Amino acid sequence: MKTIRLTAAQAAIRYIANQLNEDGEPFIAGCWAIFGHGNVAGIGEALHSERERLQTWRGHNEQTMAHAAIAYAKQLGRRRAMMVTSSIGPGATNMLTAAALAHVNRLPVLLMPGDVFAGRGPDPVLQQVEDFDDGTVSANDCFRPVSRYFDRIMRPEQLLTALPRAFRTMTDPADCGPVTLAFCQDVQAEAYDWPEDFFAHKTWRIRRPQPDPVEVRKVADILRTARNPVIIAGGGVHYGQAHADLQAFAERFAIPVVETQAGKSSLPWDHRLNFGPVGVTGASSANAVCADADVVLGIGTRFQDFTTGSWALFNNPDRTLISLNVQAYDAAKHGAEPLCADAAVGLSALAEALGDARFAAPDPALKSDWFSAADRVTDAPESEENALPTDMQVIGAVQRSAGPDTVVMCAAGTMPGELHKLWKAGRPMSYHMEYGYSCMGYEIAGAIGVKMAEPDRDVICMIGDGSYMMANSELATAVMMDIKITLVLTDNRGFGCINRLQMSTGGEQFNNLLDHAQHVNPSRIDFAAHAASMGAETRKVATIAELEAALVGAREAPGPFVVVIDTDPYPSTEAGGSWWDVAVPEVSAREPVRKARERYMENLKRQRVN
Ligand SMILES: Cc1ncc(C[n+]2csc(CCOP(=O)(O)OP(=O)(O)O)c2C)c(N)n1
Ligand SMILES: [Mg+2]
Repeated sequence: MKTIRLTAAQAAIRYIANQLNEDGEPFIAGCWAIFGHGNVAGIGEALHSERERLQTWRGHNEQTMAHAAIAYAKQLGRRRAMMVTSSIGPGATNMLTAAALAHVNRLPVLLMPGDVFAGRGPDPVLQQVEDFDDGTVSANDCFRPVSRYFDRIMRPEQLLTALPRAFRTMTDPADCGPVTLAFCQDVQAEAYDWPEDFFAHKTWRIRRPQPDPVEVRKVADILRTARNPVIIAGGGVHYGQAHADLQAFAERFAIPVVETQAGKSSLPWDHRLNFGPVGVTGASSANAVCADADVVLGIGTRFQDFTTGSWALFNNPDRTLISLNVQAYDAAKHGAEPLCADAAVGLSALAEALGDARFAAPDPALKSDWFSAADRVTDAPESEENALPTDMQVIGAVQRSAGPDTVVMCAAGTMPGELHKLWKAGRPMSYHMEYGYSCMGYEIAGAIGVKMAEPDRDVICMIGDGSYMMANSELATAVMMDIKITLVLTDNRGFGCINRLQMSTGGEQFNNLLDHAQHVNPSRIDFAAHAASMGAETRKVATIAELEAALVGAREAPGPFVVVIDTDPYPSTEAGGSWWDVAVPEVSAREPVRKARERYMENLKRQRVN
């Protein structure tokens, strides 16, 4: 057997660079890296030696670098991914939040933190946490519950099995998620004689699992008896690239479709069978259809609480839940009748079994009523003299200036709920929402990842002042790497959405808006100046009309562009929506809390978990 002598780190990077997707592209598009003693000499030297084939990018924070990587994979429907390497200790644990984000959203990312010395000679090394009773524990063990596959590389030859396992996990449609290979510092630098064919190009095809014929028959029998079925389109429609299949299925059987946050843009917003966003941040049209539905067919959805109205939305006493999902865990959730398969393949099998069944699509007036309510809140205000703009009017302005190539993206705050309700998404994945972990600080780095995935698209990142303050430093990376993104920063001087949630659960306004937080000096942050200091082009605008004008300018700007607008923290779209289970205190000295508790107990009665 021919062998090549390389360090473990050199072998890992060479192997990674040779793994391809079905389209012949490297599955790992590049590596985000912040070096420290735990990875600079080993992984760092290896990345340098392979830099022609696997690019390395330097960010400012491990968490946000990983957000960029994850957003990239999401935008490309998991067909490609990125890796992120950190030193040991704080650099590694900075990536934990991102690992959890990828885990919740079932997105591939290869995390490669350095780890303590396998040989333990210099222990305790800088940043080693030291467990008194367990010699095998390091800070990286925190990754175990938030990695789909975790391994610690303590001998070079472990990579011969660990690396294929890593790619298997990232390219498996059901098990897909973050992989963490914690790489002991001394092992990275250790040489080994590797079989030459370990470095041959290898293609990883994302399989499309076929359904079990018995499950197809059972589910078809249920669906055939339905009077008013509904389809919930989740993120799995995007990841399974099942858009055309979904549309054909819905049209053939005349079944209305509603969309989750991850599933939005599965069908164009104006398709006659797209009844809009579902759930807590849903449209009245979608939620009315769901409340009535006797058969709910989820496709590629995790049925998270925002989708199901905390399981109080599907109110038909006779309703049956069907879950078409590539992951058996999701297919059998909450008493669902499982149809475990790839979305596209499952739909075509189900269509065949259903034969010439046909249902009655709901009244289209539900949609026109919803859009007239939605348009009222997004239309430009008639006068802009005495009132702060609302976030809904900001969405209207962005929508009016958006073109067919626009991707709007966001993760946390007021905007995800409002965008879910109000954004009119045309093309699949023109709407990129991280709402599995809804992680503040995903936005700017995520926008970078989206733009790297689709360089020809206009990427608009909607970001609140809170999220901006939590993580903004990758804006400098966007400038440095010439990644043209547009930020629309809504400054309502605090955590507007949580302030409203606090009020609706009977709480006094407290510790959310900056004015209600402990302070000596009122906060007055100049966001435009801050963004400009990192090299972005910026505009501070006062009105919706100015915002629209600035967004036209943004398109012509050569690099990252930030528009800042002050908005009113109090209004949100009242139309649509459904109850969300947020537990209210059972006892309280405050009357509004006691009242909120009463309302809460009433709503709880509608919750049906199975
Ligand atoms: C990392 C993280 N911490 C806390 C939260 C809880 N949270 C959700 S939205 C939000 C406030 C967001 O404020 P901002 O970005 O200004 O948006 P706004 O609601 O004001 O529009 C908070 C604290 C979260 N989602 N993520
Ligand atoms: Mg805010």
